[in-house]
Amino acid sequence: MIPFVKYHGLGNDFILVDNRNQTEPLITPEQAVVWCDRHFGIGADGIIFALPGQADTDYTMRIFNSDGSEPEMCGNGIRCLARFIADLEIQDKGTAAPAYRIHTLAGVMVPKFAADGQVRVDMGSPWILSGEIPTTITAPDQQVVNQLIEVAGQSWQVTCVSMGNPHCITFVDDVAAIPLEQIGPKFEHFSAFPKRINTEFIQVVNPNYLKMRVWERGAGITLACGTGACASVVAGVLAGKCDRHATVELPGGCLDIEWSATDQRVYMTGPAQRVFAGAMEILG
Ligand code: ZDP
Repeated sequence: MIPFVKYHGLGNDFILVDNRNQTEPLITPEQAVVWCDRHFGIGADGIIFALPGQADTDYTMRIFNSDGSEPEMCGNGIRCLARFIADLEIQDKGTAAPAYRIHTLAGVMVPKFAADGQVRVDMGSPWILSGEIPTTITAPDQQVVNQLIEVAGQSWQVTCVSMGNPHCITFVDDVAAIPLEQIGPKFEHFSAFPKRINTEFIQVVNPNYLKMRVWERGAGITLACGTGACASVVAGVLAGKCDRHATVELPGGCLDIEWSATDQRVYMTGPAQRVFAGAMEILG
């Protein structure tokens, strides 16, 4: 049996595993698929491992999506990881650090606990060139801002941004009217996205308030996506649709996102909630 704790950030839910004694995840991607299954397993959008730090970091985060694929980064997940690590440190020695340096496949991220109990994360700088995202919509050294693409027999004006993981953002008049279940998979597997894509539809209520719905690579429709909210504000600035500091309303609640004009890094603030703990058979 392997112990786990379940957390969520705005309903984007994760299984957290204490992997501090080993440098490789305790379960395989195939087992992750079963653990994440909502009928045959625990149920989650992904599984996150707290591994030992590397280089100058305190811990390493690795994540498997519910389909077993491994993304580079996870915004709601890193807030949950920070809370999980703090809970473990309190169990071990009675106190926890106020902030952590976390190694991820997308670079070093720094979550900090805010006074109101929310977690504020320095998400680093976005990547905005086609070759870095990656997409083949424009030349590798060009941005992808308000570009027309044909997906699912329709034409969409998209802006693409990477927060370590790839995102394609479309600004629409009414997010509720988007048939996400049909269109999401078509974007995810569109030929211009060699590493597949997370897809966000954004309604600009005003330059400081966006409504978002998301189809995630490897996880489908989720109630929230932290990297997606960050990428959407960056895309909104590039496309001239919003300010650098905005609230992003997702089906699961709101995130505060700022693309700093001073250091060009993206700061995400939101909740992370512990739900329950258990122990899981090794299945799958
Ligand atoms: O890039 C991907 O494959 C995403 N599915 C990773 C998960 C992103 C997440 N929802 C977030 O909040 O950034 C955890």
